[in-house]
Amino acid sequence: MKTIIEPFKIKSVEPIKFTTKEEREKILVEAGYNPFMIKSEDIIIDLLTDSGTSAMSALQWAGIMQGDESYAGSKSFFRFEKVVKEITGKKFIIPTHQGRAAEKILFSILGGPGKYFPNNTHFDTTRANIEFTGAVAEDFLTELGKHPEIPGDFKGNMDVEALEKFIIEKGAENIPLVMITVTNNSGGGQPVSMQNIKDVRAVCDKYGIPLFLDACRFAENAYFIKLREKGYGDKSVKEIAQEMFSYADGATMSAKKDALVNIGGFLAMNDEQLAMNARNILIVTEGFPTYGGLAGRDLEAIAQGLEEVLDENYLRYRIKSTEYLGNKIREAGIPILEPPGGHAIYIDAKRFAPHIPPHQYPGQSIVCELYLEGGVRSVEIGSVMFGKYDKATGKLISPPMELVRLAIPRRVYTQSHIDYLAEVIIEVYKKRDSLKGYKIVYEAPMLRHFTAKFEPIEG
Ligand code: P61
Repeated sequence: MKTIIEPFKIKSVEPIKFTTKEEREKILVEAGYNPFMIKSEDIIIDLLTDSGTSAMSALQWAGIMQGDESYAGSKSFFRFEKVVKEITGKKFIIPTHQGRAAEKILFSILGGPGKYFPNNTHFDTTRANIEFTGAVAEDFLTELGKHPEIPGDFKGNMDVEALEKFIIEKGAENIPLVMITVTNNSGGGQPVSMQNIKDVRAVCDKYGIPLFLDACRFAENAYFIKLREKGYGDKSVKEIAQEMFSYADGATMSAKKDALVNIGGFLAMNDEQLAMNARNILIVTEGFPTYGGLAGRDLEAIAQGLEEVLDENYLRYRIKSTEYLGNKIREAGIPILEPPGGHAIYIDAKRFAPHIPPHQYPGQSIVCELYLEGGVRSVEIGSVMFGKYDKATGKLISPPMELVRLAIPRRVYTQSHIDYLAEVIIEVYKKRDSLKGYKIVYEAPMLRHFTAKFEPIEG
């Protein structure tokens, strides 16, 4: 087979500024050892996130010029609505400025003390929006998904038995909805199978609970189903995506991922009363229902992006190029979460730096070292992002995995960028025994990873 090439030509470029290791040492100290605090111009390869970092296509930029900026009834809204309806099959489509705005609206209607929201794995903004209302967010990841070293086709699946047990225990009346996140971001960008979505749907039907998808990476999930699940090889990715949505009553979406745009999101649902309530909040917090916190041009770009993301040449390149990075560093002996995810490679920090205990943040240590070595920005997904303190003892409760995420922006980097990246990671791996643990010297009460400051533990 021939090399899978980037399925695009580059028309507009953005220069990368190069820094020296000495410069980066200083920058890292000034940032409190937190890459979120580094200026993007001081980064060589930025893998902090695949969210809002996509390169838009010529047609999306053309759409930007065609945006109808009318306050109400914008033509761009109707194009956006048509495309989202076609993919999701939902009756009511509500634009929001990004994913968490959709979550905020949904959970402020359905949440509150005494309510429970199960998910395969809640992303941090979803969890934060649920907990902010006083409700409880619970994860029900399948057992296989908790073992980074064991490969599997659908490690994002939900543990359906555990879900049903939980529903019986807490009472269906206290569970306003069940969510499935596709692909499972916090669990390694791993896909959820169609069978699992159907099985969760059956449990929801049994207890009369609606099912919502957190659909940020629905196209990548659909492509994995095409590749890996029996009976889907001959279906188009669009048909598969439509089937995924057909089992759900609604969805939240951050268009910053699989809609290939820099800003945007939406809520989709079939329940008219819920949609009315959501629109009422939307008007207070986001804007009029035909723009919802976005400009008309953003709606055009989302509509175009949603059409492009379902192109199978694009998806083949996308999934294969992430896998390419995974294969390259695995061959050098670097422990990664297996198999490679759709949007990111996750380094298994527990096995990479086993001498650093979770409460000294092994992932953060690797993140800092990758920056020093090659100007690479990555993000810790472990005890920094998800660690909680025990109320009684004040001790850190760590999540099951300590990961470093290398999220690949869509259509931004070429194969030689990825080759450079692999060289940097391998260089850091060679000196892994010298990596130091870190302590937190400042943290905010919520979503602390954004602004926390760290110091290395000497000695
Ligand atoms: C990311 F460090 N993800 O992965 P919004 N659901 C899911 C997401 O992945 C997601 C959202 C909802 C980001 C951006 C990000 O602490 C962080 O449009 C599965 O970002 O509001 C976002 O969508 C929320 C990174 C968000 C973070 C929060 O990089």
